[in-house]
Formats: sequence, structure tokens, C-alpha cells
Amino acid sequence: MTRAGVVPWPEEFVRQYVAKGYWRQRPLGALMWEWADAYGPRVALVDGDRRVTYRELAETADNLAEGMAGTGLKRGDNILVQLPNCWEFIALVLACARLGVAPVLALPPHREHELTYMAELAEVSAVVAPGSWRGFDHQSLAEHVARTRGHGCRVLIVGDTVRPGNVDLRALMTAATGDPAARRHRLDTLAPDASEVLLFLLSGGTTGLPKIIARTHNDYEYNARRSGEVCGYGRDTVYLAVLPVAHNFALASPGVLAALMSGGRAVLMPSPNPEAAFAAVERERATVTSLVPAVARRWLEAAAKDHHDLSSLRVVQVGGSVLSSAEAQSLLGGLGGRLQQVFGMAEGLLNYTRLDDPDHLVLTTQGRPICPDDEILLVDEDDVPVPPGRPGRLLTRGPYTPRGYFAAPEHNARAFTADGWYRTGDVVHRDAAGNVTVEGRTKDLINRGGEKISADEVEDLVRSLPQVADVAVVPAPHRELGESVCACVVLKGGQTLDLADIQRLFHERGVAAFKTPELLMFLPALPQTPVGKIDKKALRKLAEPAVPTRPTPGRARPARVTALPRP
Ligand code: AMP
Ligand code: DBH
Repeated sequence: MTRAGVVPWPEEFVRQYVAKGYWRQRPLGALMWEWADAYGPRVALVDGDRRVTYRELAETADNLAEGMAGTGLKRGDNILVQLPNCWEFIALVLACARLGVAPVLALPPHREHELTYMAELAEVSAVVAPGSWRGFDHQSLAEHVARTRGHGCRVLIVGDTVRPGNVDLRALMTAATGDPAARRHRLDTLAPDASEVLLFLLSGGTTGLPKIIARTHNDYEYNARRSGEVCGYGRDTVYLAVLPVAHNFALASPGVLAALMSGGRAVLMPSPNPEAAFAAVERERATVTSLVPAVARRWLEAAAKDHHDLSSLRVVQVGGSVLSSAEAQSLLGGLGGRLQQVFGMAEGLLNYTRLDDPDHLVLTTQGRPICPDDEILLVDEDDVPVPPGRPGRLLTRGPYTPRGYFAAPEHNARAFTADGWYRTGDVVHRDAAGNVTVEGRTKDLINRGGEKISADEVEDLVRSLPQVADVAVVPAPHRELGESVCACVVLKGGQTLDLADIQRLFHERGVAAFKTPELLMFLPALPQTPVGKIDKKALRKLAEPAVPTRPTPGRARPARVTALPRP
């Protein structure tokens, strides 16, 4: 069964990836039972006081799968899932895998603006949400999103108060009666093909609204399995998930999925709060975790004053945005475990420094790809390969890098070459051994502490304000997050604007709060390049020191800069 909108790999690549054993042609739901048969009574997931064994996880996923089928969901359907880190999230992904239903993994901060768009794009048949989370009523939002999909779009709630008309997801997990072995057999007969979509990940780094990426059972299983091999995963692995598991990093790089594949366990934390995380490391004897640099910085500061025993940590992965070598240096021993740099993307390609790499590589590179058949090409702006050792725009193809975004043919024509190479938008250089160092990017986004924000999307929103004649959005340096969102605004005559106006607009439109500009700069006109494009490089320079100390004469410069107090 193929879903419309999914771009397949060409036949000759499929044959090669299968022949080389990257693609195992087994749907993840079947593998889940293999794990349960091998590791049955061992603990697979820890969520607060709840400890879930492998057998319980598989049986729960089967119960849920049958319950979901009972609500009308079937192979080929897509559903929107917005859940914080909790064990039900993982059970749900596995239940979906059993049925061939593909979850679109939204992030907890997403709101109406993002969710309605994703729901429509993926034509979802159900919305899964927590009842409430961090004081926000997700149940009402889920109901609203479901209504935009019309009749028949169900709302499934993970929470204590499930309103009439909605489905209690936890009840589906326990409601099934009868023989689990018989249920397992029934579900085996419904299993999707491994070439079908397992789940949809979100990409932040594109134009306009975020794109979604269809990852198949075959390619995503390899993504997690091979990552686990590179990162030394085994039965003694205890992975602490502090970043959202809706992200590729925490889910499968190697993350939770590889921990399950290896007979290890995953501990799910609701946030990266260092005190709570350190206590969990000590309590669960966590061996590995993954962090974005912004969180790693917080952890380092907190660790200096903390008394928890972090000695079980063997590996601390850091990725998602630039880590300077000075910061890498302080992380080398600062959190106990070995530092591993990770340069990954929801679109596929994963690079890791290796656990036995010498320090200088771990400090100065983001590692190398995980698969011998990850193809890497560094090119100039005309797609001409650059000489060895020179920085270039990174293009890639491989067995876990899909050939296009889901249902985005126009965007794909730009984001992929005719030969199926993904244009990552990253500028990197490579050493002779293939180690990659990220030097910059060509894509127009803000990487706010690892969270990618499309400049386009924010510009469209700000432009809709009646006071605004023109706007360009650029990253401004931020001490903790690396980058924050800066809006450079040209006002209409006689108008005024402040950050509170923009915040209000974003709130009213239901835009994820992390996209709200934190810095506002006023200009008489937007600077242009010689070919008449907005000169974002010049704007980035203006945003560099929040208030330029010595403005260059003759250059467009900010009339006023305002900044939000730090959150
Ligand atoms: P996404 O496409 O939204 O999954 O984001 C992936 C992007 O995050 C990459 O293409 C890079 O731009 C950025 N990224 C991920 N890891 C790193 C890293 N270690 N250093 C610099 N940038 C990174
Ligand atoms: O930034 C990312 O998207 C990312 C970073 C590290 C990622 O997707 C991953 C590892 O898998």
C-alpha cells in the first residue's frame, strides 16, 4: 500500500539497501514482539514510578492497536499525535506500527497554527493529545483541530479527565479482553509492509510552514539500529530521554527505539530540568542521554552545584545546533560521560563522533555518517563539487534519507536535486577520514536552542500586522540558546509597534510560543543585495550586538531596538 504524497526511493536503490541488509523488510510491530519474546520480564520503559516490562509494552500496544481499530482507524490512515514524553507515547507509536497507521509527531508547544496545518496536510483521521499539559487545555485544542477535519476525525486523550465524545486512550490500553496470543495473531495478519510509512517527523528548516517527513519502517528501523551500534547500545543501556521524544534525536538517534531494540531501557523525563534529570540519572543509573547545546550548558552550570551521582553516565550526546569547541572542551569531562557530538536531521543523515575517537576529533568535528552508503557531496552555489577539504553545501542520499518531503512537490523541486540528493542547507567541510564540521548554513531559519524556526513563517505572520510595511526575520546571537528570533521591521508612516503587539498576534493566531520574536529592530528600509534581494547577511550583522555601538555611516541601521526580558 502506498500513501499518496510519499516519494519512494528508486527501485535500484531499494534492491541495494535490502541486499546490503540495511532494510530488513520487517515491520516495527513484528520487531516489537521479537523484543518481547527475547526480553519479556525486563523493564523496557520507566516513566516516573511506572515501570513497564517488554512483555507488558507489547501486550499494551496490541490492546491499543485493537482498540484503535475499533474506533475505525485502519492501515493507511494518518493521525496527529501531540504528547509530552510519557510511556503511552511509545506504546502508541508501536500500536500504530502494528496497524499501519502513521502518527504525525507534533511537539508539545505547537498550537492551532501548526496543528491545523499538519492535520490538513496529512489528512489525519484522529488527533491524540494530553488532557492538559503545563496549564494548557490540549483537549479543547485537539477537539478544535479535529473539527477542522470534519466529521469522523476522532479525539483520543491521554489524561485523567476525558470529555464525553472523546476516546480515553488509557482505557483502550486496558479494555481488551481475551487471549493476548490470539490478539497478537490477529494483528499479525493486519501488519503493514515494511516499505510503508512508520511515522512522520517534522522538519523546521524549510520555507513557509514546517514540512513533514515520511519515514518508513525499513529506513527508520535502520536509523535506530545502526545508531545503536555506533553508540555502543546493549542490554545494559539505560537511555535518559529529556528532549522531546517527538524529535528524531531522542526517538531514534539512537534514543528510545534503539534502547528497546537492544534489550536496554528508556527513562522518560517530562523536561530537561537538570535537577530532576540528575536525580533520575542517579536513581536509574542512566548510561546515556542526548542534549542540545543550550541544555548541555544549563546542565554544566547545575552540575557544579549538584551532589547527585552521575558516574553511571558513559555517553553524553550533544547535537541539534552548533557546539563551539570551547564548549565541547568543558563538556569533555564535565558531566561524567564521554562527549559525543551529533549532527543529525529529521530528513535522515546522521553523523556521530565515535566513542573511541581521539579528543581532538570529538572537540572539533560533528563526526561522520553511520552508513557506508550514506552518500555525501559538497558543492558550490552552482552545484559544482568543491575541491577536497574545502567547505561546501552538503548534499546527501542514503538508505534512511527519504527522497522528498511528504506532499510538497514544489518545495521538493528546490530541496532535492533531480538525482534525489537532499539539499541539507548546511555548509560543512570534511577531513580526509570523512569527519564533518558544520561551518554555517544557507537555509533561512533560526536555530533557537535546537528548535528550528522558519524565517518565512515568522515574516508572514508579522507582515499581517497593519502597522508593518515590510519585515525580515533573522537570528540574533543569544547567550543561552545560541540564536533567538529577531524581527527587522519597516513601519508604515506614523505607526508604532512593540514586542507586545507581536506577542499578542502570535498568541491570537495560536502560534507555538518559541517562534515569537524576542528582539525587534526598526529600519527605514530593508537593505538589499545588488540583485535586489533582502540582504539578510547585513541584517544579521545589525542584529549581532543588540544595539550596534558604532553604526557604519550610510548603512541602513536600526532606529530602535527592543528586547524581551529573558524568559
Ligand atoms: P531538521 O531538519 O529540522 O531536523 O534540523 C536539522 C538541522 O539542524 C541540520 O540540517 C542542521 O542545520 C542543524 N543541526 C543539527 N545538528 C547540528 C550540529 N551538531 N551542529 C550544527 N547544526 C546542527
Ligand atoms: O537537529 C536535528 O534535527 C537532529 C539533531 C541530532 C536530529 O534530527 C537528530 C540528531 O536525529
